[in-house]
Amino acid sequence: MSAPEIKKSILDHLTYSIGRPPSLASKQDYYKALALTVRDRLQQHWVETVQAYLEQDLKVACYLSAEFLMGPHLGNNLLNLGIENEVRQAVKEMGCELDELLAEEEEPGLGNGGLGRLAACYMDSLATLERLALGYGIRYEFGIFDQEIRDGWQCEITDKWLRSGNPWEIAKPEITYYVNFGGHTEYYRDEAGAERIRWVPDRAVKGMAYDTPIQGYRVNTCNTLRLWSAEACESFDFQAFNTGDYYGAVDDKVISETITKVLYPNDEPEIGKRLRLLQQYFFVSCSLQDMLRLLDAQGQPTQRFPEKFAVQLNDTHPSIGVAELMRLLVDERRLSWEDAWDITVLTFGYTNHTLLPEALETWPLPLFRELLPRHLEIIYEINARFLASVRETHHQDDEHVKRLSLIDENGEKRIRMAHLACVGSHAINGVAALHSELLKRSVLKDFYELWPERFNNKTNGVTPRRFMALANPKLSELITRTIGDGWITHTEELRMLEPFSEDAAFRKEWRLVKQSNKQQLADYILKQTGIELDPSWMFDVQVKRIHEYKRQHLNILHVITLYNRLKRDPKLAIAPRAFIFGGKAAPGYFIAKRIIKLINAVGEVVNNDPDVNKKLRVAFVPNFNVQNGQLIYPAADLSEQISMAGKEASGTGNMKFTLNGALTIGTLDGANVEIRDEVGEENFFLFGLTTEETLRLQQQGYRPYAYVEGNSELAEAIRLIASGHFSHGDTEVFRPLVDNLCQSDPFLVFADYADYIACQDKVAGVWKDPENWTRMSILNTARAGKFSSDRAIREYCDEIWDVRPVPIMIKDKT
Ligand code: 9GP
Repeated sequence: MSAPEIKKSILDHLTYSIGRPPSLASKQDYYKALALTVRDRLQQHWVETVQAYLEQDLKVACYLSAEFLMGPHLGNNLLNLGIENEVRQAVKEMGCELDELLAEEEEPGLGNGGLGRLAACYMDSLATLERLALGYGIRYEFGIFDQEIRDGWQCEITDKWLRSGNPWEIAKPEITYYVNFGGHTEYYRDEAGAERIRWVPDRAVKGMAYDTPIQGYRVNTCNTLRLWSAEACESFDFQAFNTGDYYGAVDDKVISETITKVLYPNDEPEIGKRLRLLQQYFFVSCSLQDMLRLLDAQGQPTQRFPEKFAVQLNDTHPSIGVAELMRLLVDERRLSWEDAWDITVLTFGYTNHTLLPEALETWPLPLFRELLPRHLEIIYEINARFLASVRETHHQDDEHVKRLSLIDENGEKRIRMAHLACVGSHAINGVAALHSELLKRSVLKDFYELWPERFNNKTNGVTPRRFMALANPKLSELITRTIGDGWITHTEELRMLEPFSEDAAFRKEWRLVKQSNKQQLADYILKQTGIELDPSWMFDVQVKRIHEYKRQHLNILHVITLYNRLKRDPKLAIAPRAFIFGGKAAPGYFIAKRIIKLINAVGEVVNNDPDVNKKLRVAFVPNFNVQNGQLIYPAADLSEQISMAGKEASGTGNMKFTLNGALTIGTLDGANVEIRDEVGEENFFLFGLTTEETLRLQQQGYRPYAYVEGNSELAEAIRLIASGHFSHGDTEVFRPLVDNLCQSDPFLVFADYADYIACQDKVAGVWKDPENWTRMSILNTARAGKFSSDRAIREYCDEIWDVRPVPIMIKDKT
């Protein structure tokens, strides 16, 4: 597409789609007209991709995920289509700057963090690797809240991402499905006289599809992200209206539409369970009905379902799909239980993303029965057959059988969704080597012993398109100039950079790129927070969800330790550092929100104290999201990956930092282990207890206060927080945090403190030699190729889904 063609299309869209003369058009209008221009191009690819599916007997990967954290689309689509330069020129000729138009896009924040962003990276890789795929999820009207920081505290602001419309999606009112809830089940005889069960629901909503095209990088494949929005079946209950109940008449509409209103923040202690279960069932049912419709449209028999669709359950959120597919096959398509079960198990794969017990979903039985009575019966039947086979073939004792059961009978009876996912899937995987091992040893041990062959590991990955080529254009240019551009789709080629780590001229260029990225971030932070950072200092960064297990408070204890050292001796020669934090806390997570307040409180004191602020600064970047993440990862010198060992399933931020040349300080947790293996232990700052050591310490009876008594720097830091030094004398505000650490410290912050500080001192020593630091930085990028989502998706396609590449040809339109 040439610049003049682009220009013409933008003008056409201004006229015909938006209805504004160019002279009156705002930046937002131009952004939309440009987005529609790009979308037209995607649509051509999309149509050809669908055509290939219809004409050939192909298998499709269906990624079922309650979250897709896509990030802004425009820049990514321009990159993948390879038309950025032409677009830049076209909009310039119309008096606009592309960067200004890019800034107009409202980020669709339909995810909490790692899990949702992983789904987005996988969609990018599936299209780039030319594999047919459908992402299925929920079109939340309000995504993850926007975070503002007021007086150091997090405030949550509703995310109205749809307020100006969304030019990337295409509403498909013709693709709708009914989803039932409530009611009861009953027996009946079918035409052949056989006894059957039917579900008599008492409510139904309609799910309508909104499709977003997902363009692969420099290929013609364009897949679909299909998000479901809930609508009332009848927007007006005429009977109620006729009897004079006007508000009752719209009630059903209001209730139905709340199903897809808002994304639940994770990490909440206890959430509004009812709506969450409705959301999960709603999107899963629409998606499975959609697959059956596609199968029918191709004239394929139901038995071929697993040959046509590989359905991946992204965590337990969509695991109700196991019972729903059984219902659709047995009740609606009248397959035998046995045939339906074979199809179901062959179809599903399950990815577990956490070992944290509170994140392994279970549903109270009464709630489940009230909303999904037929599914409860199906789950009972699955369970009865499963447990019978366990008793028969594996001769398990009662205790064992109880542990495996889909129903937890300890206390209030609850349905264990992870167990349903395991029983109903032919493949079960964790998201990093350590995590997959721990799954087998802990939460899914009993299932592993039953079916070792189902278990496998798929270490996460991130897309190098968005997180290097797009986010870090200067580094990309330097790399491409040095080794060619093959790395963008074959990140293993980054290895070719290794010898250049010994080239002083190359190292200088590398440093200049980092410096310029840091300047850009410093400008952004100044604008957002008023805090000035010097880009010649070390940028020490921790951005991710705020959670006790991720231990942002360990990081801030290091800041306080340095502060105390400088206060004791203002002349102390320490390497100047900017500590940069970012991340949202779940609105109901009391301690996490206090950690944010503490970071800001320490920042306020440090940044305003002339004894220390020439060597230390602290900034909290508000509203960490994909967009500002793209500024942050490329600007980091040091990446903080300091979770308690055994708690972080994988992490993906750690990969984004490494690919952009940050060195990591981290524990042996999640994918850190593999990052260290790849980049070499000499290029990674390791500290802290191992998973085994943490378990041993906790078994022995962990006494956190003993560490305070044994370490004067730690004691001083804690005393300072407790004394109100960082809170204008208020000794109450941080008391819950201090008490929690001193009395229980569930994530072993104190136990790892001394080693962390020693390791940070080592970091500071290495930083003093910029040539060596740069050498290490280059080697980190060069050796991080494994952490591309292309590698991960290739493994899913080859080892679980059996989904092969299908090059898409664009037929000549003339
Ligand atoms: O906490 C994990 C994180 O470690 C991982 O990188 C991410 C993607 O696999 O999933 C997160 N898990 C969740 O968000 C909830 O299970």
